[in-house]
Amino acid sequence: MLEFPVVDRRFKRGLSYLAVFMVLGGFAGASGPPVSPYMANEYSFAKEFADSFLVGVALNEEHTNGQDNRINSLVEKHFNASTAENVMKWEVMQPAEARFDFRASDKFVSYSKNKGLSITGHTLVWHQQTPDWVFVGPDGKPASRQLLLSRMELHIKTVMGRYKGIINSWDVVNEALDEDGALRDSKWRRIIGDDYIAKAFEFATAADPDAELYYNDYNLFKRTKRNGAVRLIRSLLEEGIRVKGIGMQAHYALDYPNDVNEIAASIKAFSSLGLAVAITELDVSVLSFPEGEEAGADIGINLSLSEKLNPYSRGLPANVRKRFEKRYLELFEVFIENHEAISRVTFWGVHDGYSWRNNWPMRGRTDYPLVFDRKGKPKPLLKKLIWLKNKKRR
Ligand code: 9MR
Repeated sequence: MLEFPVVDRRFKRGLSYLAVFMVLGGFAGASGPPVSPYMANEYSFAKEFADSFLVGVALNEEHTNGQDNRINSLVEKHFNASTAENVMKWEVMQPAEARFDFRASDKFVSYSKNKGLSITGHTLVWHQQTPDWVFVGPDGKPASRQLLLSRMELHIKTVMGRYKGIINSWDVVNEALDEDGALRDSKWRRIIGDDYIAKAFEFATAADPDAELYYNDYNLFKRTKRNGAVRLIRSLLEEGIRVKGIGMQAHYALDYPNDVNEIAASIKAFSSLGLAVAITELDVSVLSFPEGEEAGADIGINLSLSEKLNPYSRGLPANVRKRFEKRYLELFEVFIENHEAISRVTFWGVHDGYSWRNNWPMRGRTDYPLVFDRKGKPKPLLKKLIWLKNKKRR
């Protein structure tokens, strides 16, 4: 009799284990067994999605120096693709004319290669992070078309050439479109002309004929920008220029875009041109966007901190976490449904602590846009995304 309460407790505990097992079993049951990934920590996000698309992560020097073991194992375990978040931008690769600096990019590439990741070089031609000298001639006046073209060619040839056969894909041209779908009035365009994009792709093709070449931009879910991208890429393809795909940056928020069907419409529009679509820079901000600013990813916006717009510095309330999860699930529903068109989904940062969203559009906020928390631990969302994929791709 004395034993009974103990047995009873164990029995009850047994029952609750059984209940948990049944709930999780049911949760995972949509895809049938095995349920083990849900019971243990031994699952890989990228492996779970291997039948759908690559799962990538943007890396910085602080990761690829290999000194943080937690980051190393997180990257190794959950991702199978990488993008250079910053170290391959022009200002880093060629800070002064013909003086190339491969220190950081070499580290990024060898780190990624050692981990067996599919590597994306980001980015060759952009209006940002490109030093002024690039656009100036020897007389101090704007460079001539010919000079700028030759600088572009040398840059692409040298950077791509170094990693030929190792870097799988390149964001050749980044953010060439305005919100209305017209070509952005950048120095590249002003000096060279509208064909600067075609030229960049031609130089890239010559530098590594086997690399997959992408055009990459933000806000491509917007109808006007989507149409602009379609016009742009269609004209390149008609000229016989080799373009593998379009990179849709995905700097989203809880209610941005309003309707995820707009994203699906863009994926379909691009894919019907015969292009691959990569979701290249995924994050979902939980913070509100300052009024009057254009959402997207224009790094020209740089507001100073307003504490009123930084409400979660001590943690994320449960109701916001729920909205965050719902948003990611909606997005992944679109990605999974369109998996045949999608080559890769890349998160823009390893974990919340490293996200650029903490500093954009406003410096010094605490955001929670990624699927790993500040300690590098997977959020419960990760398993829900896997569950969704298994349910939809049974
Ligand atoms: O995340 C990047 C941030 O750390 C840099 O300060 C910034 C400027 O180089 O670039 C950010 O990445 C951008 C990417 O290169 C292109 N699309 C928009 C991204 C967010 O601004």
